[in-house]
Amino acid sequence: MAAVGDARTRRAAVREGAATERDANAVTRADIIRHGETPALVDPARVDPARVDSKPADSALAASALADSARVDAALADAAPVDSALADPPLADPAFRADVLAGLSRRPRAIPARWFYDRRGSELFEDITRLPEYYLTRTERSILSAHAADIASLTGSGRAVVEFGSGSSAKTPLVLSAVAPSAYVPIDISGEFLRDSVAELERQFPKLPIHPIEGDFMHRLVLPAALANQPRLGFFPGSTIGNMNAPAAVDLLRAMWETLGEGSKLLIGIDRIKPVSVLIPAYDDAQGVTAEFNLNLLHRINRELGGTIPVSAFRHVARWNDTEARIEMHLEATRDVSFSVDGRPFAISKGKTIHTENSYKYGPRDARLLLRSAGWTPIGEWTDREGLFGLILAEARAVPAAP
Ligand code: AVJ
Repeated sequence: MAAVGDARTRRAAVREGAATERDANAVTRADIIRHGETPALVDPARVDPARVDSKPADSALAASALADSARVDAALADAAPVDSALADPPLADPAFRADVLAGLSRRPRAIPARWFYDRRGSELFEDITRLPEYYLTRTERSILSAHAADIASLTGSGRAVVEFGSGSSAKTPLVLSAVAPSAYVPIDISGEFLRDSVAELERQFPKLPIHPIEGDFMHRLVLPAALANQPRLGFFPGSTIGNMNAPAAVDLLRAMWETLGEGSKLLIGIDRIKPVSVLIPAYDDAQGVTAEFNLNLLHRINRELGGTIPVSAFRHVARWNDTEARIEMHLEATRDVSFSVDGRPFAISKGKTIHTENSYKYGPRDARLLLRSAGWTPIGEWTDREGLFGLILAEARAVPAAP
């Protein structure tokens, strides 16, 4: 998963973008379509951000976040060059501020997981994917490579592959080499990640047309006109769907159905329910990388929102909630603390937590029901020897009336 809306990352990207235009080697042949440039590109009403788990109900602000950052980017691009990084404090994303202030004010305290992914958070997540305890990434990759031929025979060749939240696109080459696609459309909220991964994929697949879209896949998108008559294959790996509660997951899968259209297929990775003895270490590793990932959110608040949070007074907690079938991550106060964020005072007593992430797990039947609930009919399913992780291929069918 890629960085989401980090102001400094965006600003760096603006500066790098200016440099890149002068460097012919660094220019990709694909132009990135930016969400917001095409008026018809997005229907923000389609998915209600308030229904994403732990999301405070301040959805109007959240919905305007991308528009705001686009304006910020435009303003920065127009501004005189700024050379001194020291004279250049991080620019706070208004949606981040709103989510943090609302999240610390409500009970239980909760801040949406999307704010983990500033530059440091994205790096830490990459480190997590390489941890011995974090089986998800490695298992999904091994399922993909072991069953590539089988997957390809069910998807059929010549489809446009649309990847939702492409991020660093680490698993993409496996799919692209298997299904002989007609085009590739990576969608990601971070233009910086898109540029890097598109440049790399262009080297590996020189003949493949690539149409990157910088935007939020939580909303319905209009695909590039070049794809008009091509059959589509959606790709949504990594169990990213696990961050959403059931209503939000169904909304998202429906938005994908609408984006891709009837007759399309979707290859989706969904992590499975398994013994707590395997789940907990995956989210509380021996090296403490996941703890650092979680605690980085507090550092980010201090850096970008003028926070005074004593980070060392918090500890990382990972719990299995069996009723909800989810891993929860929290930050627990180890003593009574008080601090301010953006000039507003907060206090948290010892033992209380800030809920920072949910990672839902699905049994094989649960996962298929989730897909069917959004109009996706499962037509193929693959797993590893231990049944840790599920990769499901589903088809967008018009849902028939009940018999
Ligand atoms: C990116 C949402 C799939 O839930 O496993 C990893 C995020 N958080 N370790 C997951 C995460 C802590 C990850 N997803």
